[in-house]
Amino acid sequence: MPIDATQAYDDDNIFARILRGEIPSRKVYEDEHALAFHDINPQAPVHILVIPKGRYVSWDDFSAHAPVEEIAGFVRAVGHVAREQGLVAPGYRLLANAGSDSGQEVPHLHVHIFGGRGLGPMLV
Ligand code: IU
Repeated sequence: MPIDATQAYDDDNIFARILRGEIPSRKVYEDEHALAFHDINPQAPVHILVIPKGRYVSWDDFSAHAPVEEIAGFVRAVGHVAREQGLVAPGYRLLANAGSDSGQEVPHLHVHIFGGRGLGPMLV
């Protein structure tokens, strides 16, 4: 079920549990602001999720409420992961679903990094 982006943060959501180390993930990067790991159901040869360490339901919640240091740290981390994966020259795509119409499933902000092949035109 897609989430309601206005809902309160749920500390038992799957990404909160991954952040606490209760559930394993295939980690590719971690710093004080962000954790990045391989998506369990990859849609491209490279499909990585980057999540902030703070408790934010969605992009809307994060962009409205996170301190600028956290926003800057998170954005830096996304770029760092893309560079580290060798995606800058071939190119890559970022995607953040936010709320019900987008189909966001996990109620902790996550940015998808897709790469490793030609991704074609954006459909929406
Ligand atoms: P969405 O933007 O909320 O639709 O994306 C959620 C993603 O989280 C989706 O690509 C799932 O494959 C991925 N995922 C995961 O990597 N590990 C999990 O335990 C679960 C979902 I649940």
